[in-house]
Amino acid sequence: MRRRPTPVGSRPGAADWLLVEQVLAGLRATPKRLSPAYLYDRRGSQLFEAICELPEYYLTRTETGILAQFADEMAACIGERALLLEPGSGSSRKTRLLLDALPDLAAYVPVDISRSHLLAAARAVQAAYPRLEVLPVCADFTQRYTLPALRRPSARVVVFFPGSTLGNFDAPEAVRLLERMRHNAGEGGGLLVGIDLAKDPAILERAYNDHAGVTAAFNMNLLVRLNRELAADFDPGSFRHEAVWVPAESRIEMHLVSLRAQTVHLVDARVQFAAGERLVTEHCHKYTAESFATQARAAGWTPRRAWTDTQGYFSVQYLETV
Ligand code: AVI
Repeated sequence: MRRRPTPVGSRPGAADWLLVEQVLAGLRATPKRLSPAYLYDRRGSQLFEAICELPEYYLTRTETGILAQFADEMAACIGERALLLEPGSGSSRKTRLLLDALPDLAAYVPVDISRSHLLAAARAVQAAYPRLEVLPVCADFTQRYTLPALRRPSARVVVFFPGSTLGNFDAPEAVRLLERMRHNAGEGGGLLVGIDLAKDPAILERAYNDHAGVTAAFNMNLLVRLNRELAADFDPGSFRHEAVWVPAESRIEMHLVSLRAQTVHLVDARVQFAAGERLVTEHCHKYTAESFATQARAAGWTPRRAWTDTQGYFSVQYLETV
């Protein structure tokens, strides 16, 4: 009998949290900085979906092309009766390219903090792959979570982490996250991860400063969210979006730049912005094969295979724990 996907570890409204202390600490830091996780409320997630369709935002299109072209080779690396674990699974759209090539998968375990998003995606995957065991886990994938029990045992665990999400973590946190994935994968486990590659800065800056202003709206929505959820009084009209390439760090940084000197109130605190002062809202690291391999090795992973597009814009990497 087909089971209805029910999330493990679910916490209603888990996606709606905002930690006042963390936000205030970030706004009092120099430079001011907030976690990119805060960009993804309901509206932010919709705007991110729209970003993925933009002509300038080559990442999604390129990675999808790589997955479509090389799914069979990736499936051969994953092997038979694997458990496919996807942290931050979102809509699970790209996963289907792998699922199509993995008819013998033991189970698919999507992990996402947004319960409604997770459940809708898990139901859709279950409907499309009725014989597959789909076991959604509602959790923050940067924190510890346990894997659910399977109906039939798996031969190994392979983590699927597409989308260049790893690039949104600074090096120490990225290594910690890769270590967590290694822990979840266990001995003999694998990792299939999508990373964006360093390239002409003009192409990178265009991808994050799109013509239609969708990325600007995505960035600005953070202020709207702080107003709504933390009773702040940001005036979004007094800030502008900017995304800049920082070569020394090999990353794009998204900023909100204060257009004037201003005071913002948040809960019972006051935060001053000087004219031109920046609030850093996201880091998007761009790798070389070598810089990624160094990070992965530091977390106990050994790179085994890599696939890229003809322009060398993006790479999907396969790694093992031994
Ligand atoms: C989710 N993440 C991989 C995106 C990126 O490209 O770093 C987030 C994003 N920010 C602005 N545009 C897209």
